[in-house]
Amino acid sequence: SAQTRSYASRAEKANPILKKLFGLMEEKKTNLCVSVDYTDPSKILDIIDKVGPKVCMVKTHIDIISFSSVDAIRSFTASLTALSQKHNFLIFEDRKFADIGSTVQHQYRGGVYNIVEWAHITNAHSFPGPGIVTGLGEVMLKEAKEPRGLLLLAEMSSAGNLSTEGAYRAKTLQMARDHKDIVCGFIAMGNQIVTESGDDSDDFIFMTPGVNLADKGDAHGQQYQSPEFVIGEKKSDIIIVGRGIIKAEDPVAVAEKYRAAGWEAYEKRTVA
Ligand code: 5IU
Repeated sequence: SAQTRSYASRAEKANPILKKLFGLMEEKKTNLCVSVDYTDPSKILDIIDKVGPKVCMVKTHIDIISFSSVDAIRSFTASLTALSQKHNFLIFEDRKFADIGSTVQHQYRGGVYNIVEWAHITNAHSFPGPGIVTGLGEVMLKEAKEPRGLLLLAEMSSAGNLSTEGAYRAKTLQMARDHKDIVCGFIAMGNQIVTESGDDSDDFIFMTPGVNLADKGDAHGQQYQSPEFVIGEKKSDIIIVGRGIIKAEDPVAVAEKYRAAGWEAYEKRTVA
């Protein structure tokens, strides 16, 4: 199977957010993103401080966390930002925006979460059409104080998902190609979504959820693959691991296992 260029060489001509991400991945030797799906804010910050050195990114679902007040939200996002600086990782709010452009602008900057202020990366469904990209992009490019990136959901890991139907993937890809200043990559099972119709896959980052070394799935259709398959075979760039790490007895030791497996698969597939 084909080799791919190194993260470092892709960083050279990348936009600001990918440059930062590829750079810190090489520096820390990690393509692991941990998905910290706890509901207790102090438990989240505690585990992030411990696994921070092992990861390139921390993925949140801000709306599952039990906050006692709006001030508690502010203090959580401030602490999360401090941890991202201490351990040099990016914050990815897995918001999966899915409305018309005008509405997602409010959801992205407003409400109680003010996502654009603290999340380096967020994601959106392509279902509403290109207006969701330009809507989020306007907030990103005009209001954020630091570089931001948007991932489009090209494929999902859950059984029976509709992303394989008809032209969905091709149209999602077209939206990304038309807006490379906003869309920095994809949630997908690998890089095929781009390589099957062009040679610009280096311009995007590919992130894959549904990674677990011990389990095959869960009771609600989650489907798991190994780091070696996702990075080595499918040529994704980042593995996203939730319960495999956060439910482990020793999350730091297990995070190191995923980091090592993901990095080894990356080194094997990469041209010198
Ligand atoms: N997630 C998926 N599959 C997807 C997308 C997101 O699992 O297609 I898009 C999220 C859901 C959860 C995390 O927050 O990634 C995976 O967690 P586990 O590793 O615990 O299954």
